Amino acid sequence: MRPSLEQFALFGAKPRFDNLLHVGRPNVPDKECAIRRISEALDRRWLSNHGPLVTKFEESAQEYLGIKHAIATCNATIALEVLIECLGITGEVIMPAWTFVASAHACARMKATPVFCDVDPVTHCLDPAMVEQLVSPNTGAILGVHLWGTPCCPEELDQIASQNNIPLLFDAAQALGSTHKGQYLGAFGKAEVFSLHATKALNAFEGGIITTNDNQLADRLRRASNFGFSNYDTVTSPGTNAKMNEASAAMGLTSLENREKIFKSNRKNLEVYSKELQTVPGIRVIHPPKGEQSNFHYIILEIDKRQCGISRNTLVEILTAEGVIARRYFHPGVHRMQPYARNKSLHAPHPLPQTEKLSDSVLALPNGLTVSESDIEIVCSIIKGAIEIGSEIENRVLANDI
Ligand code: T4K
Repeated sequence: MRPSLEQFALFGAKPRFDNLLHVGRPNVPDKECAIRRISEALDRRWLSNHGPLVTKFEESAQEYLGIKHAIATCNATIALEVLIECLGITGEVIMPAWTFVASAHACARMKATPVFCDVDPVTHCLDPAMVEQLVSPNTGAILGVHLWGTPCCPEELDQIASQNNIPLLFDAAQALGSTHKGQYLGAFGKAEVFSLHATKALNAFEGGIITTNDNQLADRLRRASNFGFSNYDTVTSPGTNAKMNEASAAMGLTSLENREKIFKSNRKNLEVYSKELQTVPGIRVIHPPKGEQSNFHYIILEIDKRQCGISRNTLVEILTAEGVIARRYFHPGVHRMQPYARNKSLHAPHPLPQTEKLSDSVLALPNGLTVSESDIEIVCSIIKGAIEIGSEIENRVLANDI
């Protein structure tokens, strides 16, 4: 039966969820284990400065990713800053505007200049052909972002970087567990940076990892993350405090050990979302590349208003009223955020049509261990119902009659 406006919480009905269903609800796969580890750290009286849990976490990450060096940090943003400093990057850094703002802020705070490049409409990652057009004598580096965990053309970008003798680095904040041609991300470019923020597939409350196969760079990164100390009394380079603490390592280690459980649950959820939404006109569900591994964490829809009859923004209002905290990641695009929009000719010298389109049409839906199959069916039924009477809803919203 065709739904009516009155069935939606936005127009007065009871919300479908009593408890808010959040994008980014943290995964806590083994609470007892995490608490036991934290308790042991408290008993040891060793809480930070490269304690045994951080050491074990780094070794586990190295082994899992098949990489020589995994350097644990307090978060991914500071990790990116440390990496930019250690690579001596100056001048312009070519990067997407279609990313979380931290990618650009890390460069800007290190006095490099973010220069935004458009993305591929299918992968949502940097378009190498456009990167090539933006390279100039002022280019200091290329920063690829593996958005939604999708590999950002490692070989193509590496070729452009090598030809122009500039470093390539990756913001892999969302990509822990993704592979490219069977190789875990973490081994591409000069180095890569993962996030273990609470909202990520694997979390350490807050945390990050810098990965590299370069021994000398790893040595510089370790020192720079610890005030530049090379031993107790000797400071050999500038540095900051980017260290991971033991409580974060306890959580990070526990997350890492439970990765299969988390990724499997995410994958199943993505399959349920896809099954429910695959025949809905105007909705595209983003999938990781076929044949590769992924953390399957981000449930990303592209909403085509011309086909759906309802805009992404109205859909967000509908879902929010029902208790579903869906997010407009990454509206309005970093190039439209004040620190960068103020100087458009510097930061966005070329138009970014794909970025503009995606920032108006993308919606992130809840995923993770706390989201059940029946939650997903309800979320999808709200979306399908809203689309069925899309123009009616838009007319009421336009008339401000809510
Ligand atoms: N590069 C990229 C590509 C990234 O995506 C990120 C982080 C970074 C770099 C930087 O990494 P870190 O320096 O953070 O390690 C959230 C996260 O804070 C951010 O880490 C993440 N990207 C981004 C995609 O999402 P917000 O501004 O959306 O956070 P917030 O507070 O609105 O939370 C998101 C949702 O999660 C809400 O619905 C509430 C829910 N939530 C959140 C927390 C923290 C919970 O239910 N429980 C919680 O504990 O940025």
